Amino acid sequence: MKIITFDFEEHGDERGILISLEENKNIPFDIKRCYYMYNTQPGVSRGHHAHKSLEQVLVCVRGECKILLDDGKTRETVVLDRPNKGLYLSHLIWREMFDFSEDAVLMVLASQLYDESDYIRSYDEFLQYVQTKNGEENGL
Ligand code: T46
Repeated sequence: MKIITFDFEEHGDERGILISLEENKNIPFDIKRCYYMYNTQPGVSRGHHAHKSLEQVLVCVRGECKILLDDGKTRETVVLDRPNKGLYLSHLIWREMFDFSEDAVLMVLASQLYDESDYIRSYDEFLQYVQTKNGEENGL
């Protein structure tokens, strides 16, 4: 699986640091939505789903957390531990977010508005969906 991360440019001076995120510049899609999660309780694991078409970039703007990515064949875990690091999540990637530090704020930029019908919330269904899509792409 190809993991895509970004090191966002930091505009720093004696006052501190500023990072700017812009659609189709350092974020590879039109930004339709932004949401963030914080006050995540110890031991909590979030996500546990994939998306049929949504693309997202995750940035842990404070604290740290881990993201497990699964494309139906391999699994990789990425640590988000600095506010200038972004993780790109394409569609058809099963994701789980866990090991949130107490102060973690995980911000997500998304390519589409919230749409429950875009979610695949069963892992078995996800595996089936990926197989069917791969089959279609290979003309099967
Ligand atoms: C994803 C990972 C990284 C809304 O009303 N609007 C929204 O834009 C979102 C994202 C959620 N909600 C509601 C739906 C649920 O009642 O907020 C509640 C919690 O959402 P959910 O359980 O889906 O949250 P996570 O952390 O499991 O997953 C979220 C995103 O939903 C998902 O797209 O990829 O973060």
